[in-house]
Amino acid sequence: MKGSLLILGACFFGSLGVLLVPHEGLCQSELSYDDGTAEVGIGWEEANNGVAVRFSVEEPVELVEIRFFIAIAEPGAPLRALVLDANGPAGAPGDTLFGPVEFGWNGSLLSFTGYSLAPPVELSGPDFYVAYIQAVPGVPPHSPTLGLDGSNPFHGRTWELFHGDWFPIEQDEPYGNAMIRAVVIDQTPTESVSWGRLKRVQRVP
Ligand SMILES: [Ca+2]
Repeated sequence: MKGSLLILGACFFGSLGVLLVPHEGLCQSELSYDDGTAEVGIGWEEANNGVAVRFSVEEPVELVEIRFFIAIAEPGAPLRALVLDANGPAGAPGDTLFGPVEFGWNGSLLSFTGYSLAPPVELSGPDFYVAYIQAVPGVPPHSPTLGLDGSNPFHGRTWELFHGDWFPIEQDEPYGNAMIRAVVIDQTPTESVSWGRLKRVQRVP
């Protein structure tokens, strides 16, 4: 697979090289292809454009929360979210698995805002997308700006929705990695891991 996942927790998940937080005997993880800091933001003058990040899992998971990094917004500014299958042409975003759902931003600027999915969305993998769609026309802060990570290595997992069609972002400039994360629960029991194995996992690029 391209890119790397940030290491955030305390148990091992498949061969993705991500450490996870134990959650009631299962593994909960935050899947991410960004470094947590935005170098630029993205927004559109028109509504209904957006970006999505493709996530890969090697085991069935439950998607319990999605997170958007909001760079600029005013309180209550609308955020629209979708979860999409990767069954479009050439692996593009395809069928809708969840949403669209709209919620008002009420977090802190330059940080992640989460939306909990209840019940969780069951995903069999191997790939799925979490999409941020601009809900209203206009400029920030009336319309939010989503953060883009340009300082982390480019992972080629960001797609842009523009005028109804999805396009892969194939180079770092001027975009970087869209700062969208997915919190999932692995459906396989937590595995005991030795420190030696943890060290090897942490070196996965
Ligand atoms: Ca960054």
